[in-house]
Amino acid sequence: MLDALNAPVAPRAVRRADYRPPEWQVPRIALDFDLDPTATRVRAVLEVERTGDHDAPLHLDGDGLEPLSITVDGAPAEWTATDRGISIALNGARHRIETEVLIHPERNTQLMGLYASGGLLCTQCEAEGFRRITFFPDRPDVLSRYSVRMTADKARFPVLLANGDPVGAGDLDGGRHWAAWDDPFPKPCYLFALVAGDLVANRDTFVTRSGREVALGIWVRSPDLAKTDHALAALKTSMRWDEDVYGREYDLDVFNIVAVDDFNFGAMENKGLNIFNSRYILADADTATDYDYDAVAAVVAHEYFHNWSGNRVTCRDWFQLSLKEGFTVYRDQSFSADQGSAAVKRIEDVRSLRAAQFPEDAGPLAHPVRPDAYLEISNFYTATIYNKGAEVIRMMATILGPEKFRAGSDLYFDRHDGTAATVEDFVCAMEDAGGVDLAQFRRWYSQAGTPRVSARLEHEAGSGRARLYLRQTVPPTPGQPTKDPMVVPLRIKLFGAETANALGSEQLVLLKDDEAEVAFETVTEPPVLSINRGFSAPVIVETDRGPAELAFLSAHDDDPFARYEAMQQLMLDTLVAAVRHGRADQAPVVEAVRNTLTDPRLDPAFVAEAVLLPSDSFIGDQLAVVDPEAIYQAREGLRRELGQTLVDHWRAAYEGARDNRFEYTPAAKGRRRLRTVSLGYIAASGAADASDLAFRQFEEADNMSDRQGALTTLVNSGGEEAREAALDIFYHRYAGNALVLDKWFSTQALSSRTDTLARVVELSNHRDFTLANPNRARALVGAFSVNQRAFNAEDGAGYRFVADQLIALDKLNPQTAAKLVPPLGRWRRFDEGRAKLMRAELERILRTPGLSKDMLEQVGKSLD
Ligand code: 0A1
Ligand code: ZN
Repeated sequence: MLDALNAPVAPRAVRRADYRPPEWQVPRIALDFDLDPTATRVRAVLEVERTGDHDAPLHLDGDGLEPLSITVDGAPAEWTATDRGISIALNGARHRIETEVLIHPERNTQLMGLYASGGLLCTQCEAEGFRRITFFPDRPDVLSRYSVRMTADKARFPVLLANGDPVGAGDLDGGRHWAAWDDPFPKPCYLFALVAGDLVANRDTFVTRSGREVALGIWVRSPDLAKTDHALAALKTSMRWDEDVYGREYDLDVFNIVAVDDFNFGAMENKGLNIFNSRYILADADTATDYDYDAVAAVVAHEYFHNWSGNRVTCRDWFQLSLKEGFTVYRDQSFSADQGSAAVKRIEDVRSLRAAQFPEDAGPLAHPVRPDAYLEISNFYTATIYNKGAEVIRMMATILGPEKFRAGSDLYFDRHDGTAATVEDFVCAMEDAGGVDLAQFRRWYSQAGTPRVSARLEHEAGSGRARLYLRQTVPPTPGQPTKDPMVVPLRIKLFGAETANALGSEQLVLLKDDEAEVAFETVTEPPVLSINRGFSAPVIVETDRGPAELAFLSAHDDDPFARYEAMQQLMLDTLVAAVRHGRADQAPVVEAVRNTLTDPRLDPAFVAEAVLLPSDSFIGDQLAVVDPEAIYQAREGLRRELGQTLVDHWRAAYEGARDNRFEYTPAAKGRRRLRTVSLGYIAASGAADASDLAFRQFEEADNMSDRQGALTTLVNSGGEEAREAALDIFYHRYAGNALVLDKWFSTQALSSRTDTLARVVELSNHRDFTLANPNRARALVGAFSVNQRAFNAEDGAGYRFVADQLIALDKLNPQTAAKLVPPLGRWRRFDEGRAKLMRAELERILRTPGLSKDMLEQVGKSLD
């Protein structure tokens, strides 16, 4: 064991501008694992090739490895330790490097590299975990063909899986056995994976459009087998969809997915062997909500789609991360939209963009979709890279139209198959196939910050002309004080205020300059503006449309997203006025909600989304200084008013949406959603029977959506007895089911009650609470820190609690800890008292000895 390899180093920024192609390639690697949870021996044989005319040594990354031997062409190597691994001076153009190292999966609490989870051994290598398994040039532009051999105790680890296709297996002495896998596709090391464990599979086959049969397996521990049908069905649907919509066919003979309980993110697209956080695989009616079912299908699709957008064409360097993530999120969003209500899916996607990405873009951690520098790449798996990245792809699809966009995608895959590509390559393919110039459009990749577009419509009754005045500004963000104008694709339509008819057809306006004007002719009645329909651009639109116009659009716009948006804006304007002035005219919202609720033509799933008030945080985002208590009171006031005035409608909707038996169909999902939303409003009305109604729903539910919906209502507004009884029943019913207990923790952490902080502190000492499991840490600490009212308690106790947890979590799992920093970094948005308390906690974290690079970057930037 060499201390030099583990010496702490001062973190240094990696810059996009410093990219240089690799000096050495590794066309082949053979790995041999002697697997054991306490000490695993890893032998690696690398065929290395010098690229070009240079005499640079071979650099191999390594992190926490105990080297046992290192040879070059069979002779002991002369190597030196560097701050990131080892360096070997080599004379020739080709060499064979053999290394043998020892690693300790059970001690690996970071969950990067090879680690133990619930009796399994599994790997996570993206972004830089492979260097924690063996010495290797750990960068995505080094593509290799992998052969993997594993030996392990047969009783403990009867199943041995790796990337590619299985090529051999057999028994050994001493109760051990071996298996070998070969992956014929060259891949970067971040896509390497292996799993060893006592697993069973839900198996099926898929015949690709060219007639090849693929063996599919979803591997879980045997008690979970019954919960894998939904994921398996989603996998087959995704495989067909990618053939039909993108012309992409699967390329290996097997496709395996393994579910593990301890996982830092959602899932991982390792070639032919996806590894999933079990929350995105396991689903049955009793334990998973509709939201969970949808998320399982979306994540299964996402990881599967990566086989082309990420694996066959990978990223040249980590600055290009959105090349694979933005495109793949766009693909999974389109897939989900095709499986049910496209309008509701768009509403959900925009809601999560606004909840996660807009605040990120407006805060100290704002960064472009293609960042310029990072300290720790794990911190860049963000809503900006993923969700804004997907919006950027969507805008290109809007500008090109579906046929040209598909041609651009085909060209991109053709040109770059088997290589490591850049964002620039993608945009070039779109330009070449679409015959468009995207020079200015590229600013979406380089400039951070959410653009603001203001729109003012003027109508001249006499001439029948109307003019739309548009203006854009892009706010300054860290490191980018000034910005150039973006290309903003705005889908626009006018409606007649008198007849409610469309005045002409929809136009796609490309706003390119700071200001622009759009002229309309033959506008024969006062027009109402529908703008950014379908959320065609990820911008904040400001208009002077008043309550009457917004209510009109919420009833008459023919784009469902725009109807939803008009209702949201009306609610938001009313709530912001109530926060500012202590009161507001609630009648327009009440009438608009009444119209939506009683319109028999509308899909219940849409109605349920449209009648929901904007969240506390989204209301806060509209204000210069967030006053959590005033926001909460304003929102509760409007909820009560809606509940009371429309109580009969809520009751009718509640009864009308009752089903006899659970079914997972878009229509049944919509009814369940409307039912629980209605229950919430009945409770908000203060109706005497609300608690009983909720308790009955809780007890009679034959599915988790109804049960958790009722529990949430009881936890937020039920009487003490009913609330505690429901929590207790829920806990005992699901004892031992980690994913459902996560819901038990998060429902309480998200509660709007005044004693939430005290309850959360108590829960942090509960015997089922552990920071070692990322899902559990997020369920309590993560959920609490987005509970605007409780987290921002005036005395700073919420901040202190979260900071304490993050300091403890950083010691175990820096990646997961660093992901939970952003709520503390929002101090600029609050009054001086809160800002000071938040800063003090950030400073306390920063002073913690041994703080990780992950935390150093997130906390340091949050204080700047
Ligand atoms: N590429 C994965 C996300 C992912 C990233 C890092 C991880 O390391 C802990 C795990 C997963 C995806 O987009 O699904
Ligand atoms: Zn992804």
